[in-house]
Amino acid sequence: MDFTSPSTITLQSFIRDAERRSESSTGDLSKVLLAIALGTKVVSQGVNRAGLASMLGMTGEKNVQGEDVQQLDEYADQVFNAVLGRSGQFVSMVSEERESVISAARGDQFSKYIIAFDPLDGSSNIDVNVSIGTIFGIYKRESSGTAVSESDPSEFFQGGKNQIAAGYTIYGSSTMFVFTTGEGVFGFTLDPTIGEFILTNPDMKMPENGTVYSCNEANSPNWSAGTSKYIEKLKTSGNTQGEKCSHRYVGSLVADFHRTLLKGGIFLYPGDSKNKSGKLRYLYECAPMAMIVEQAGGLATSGEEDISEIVPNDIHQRSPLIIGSKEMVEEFLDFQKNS
Ligand code: P6P
Repeated sequence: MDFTSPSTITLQSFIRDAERRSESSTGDLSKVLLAIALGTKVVSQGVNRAGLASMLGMTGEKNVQGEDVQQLDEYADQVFNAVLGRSGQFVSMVSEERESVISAARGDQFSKYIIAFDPLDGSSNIDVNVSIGTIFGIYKRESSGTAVSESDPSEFFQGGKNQIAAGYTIYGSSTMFVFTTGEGVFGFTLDPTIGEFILTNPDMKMPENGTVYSCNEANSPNWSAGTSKYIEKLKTSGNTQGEKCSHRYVGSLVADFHRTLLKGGIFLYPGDSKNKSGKLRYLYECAPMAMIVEQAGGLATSGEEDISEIVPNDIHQRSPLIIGSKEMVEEFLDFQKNS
């Protein structure tokens, strides 16, 4: 990495420059993003060394979702709770791994932000060395100026359109931190030799079309007619341009989403006859990805409404998610409407 080159921009300098350009900036959101980036670096180390430090495998516990807790899940949850708590910026937090709202550390009851995060998404892939990730969505608290009562979940029921920032980290062949604060999507790659995130993907845009569809085909017997006919159409006559499509499915939302963001395509985890609300969680999987994809020029829908328009009433609420290239999601919605 040539640090003498002006084109070498670190996450820290990028965030500080954005702060300087904004008259209203207090620097608090910068502290938040840098705290998340710190947590990401620590978790990245843990993920990369898990096999060496016997951190693979399960803890024997089940999380609030009833899923087996992997050791790395627990580790990542502890890391993000620590770095986010210490940032002093959050009045409360929601983690996929915790049943109820995590209240602020003492003295932070008047902080201005709340955050929902999935500390390590894609757990089933951890032990087989497949990409996994962290996902987060940040809101301004609505009850500003007053202390938040213990574990009050209502602050989290604003709807994804109220997010002021969202992002994810993918722990893959490299560790990438991708986020938006509502002014475009930016991707940074961790240079582990110096421990810095370097701007590698400025102003990321979702291709309007794509030739990859991503879904768990094992669920197809339970799909709606609209979903089944749409997938069948992709298989037989291709996308809206008649281009042949391929199926790719990692089973890790961050990995499947990141590929879709870079290459175009459509990811689907729809509701079906067995699970009307699908599997993915609204606050810390669907809503953050929806903010990113909308900022990048793509679309995100539940099949019935824009993801960002949904207002949850439970911190672990699930939602169907169909997300990706604008032309492909629009064609999916046509099939939904006409089936
Ligand atoms: P299935 C991982 O457990 C996860 O929450 C997402 O990362 C992923 O997209 C989905 O579940 C995979 O679910 O049912 O296909 O294994």
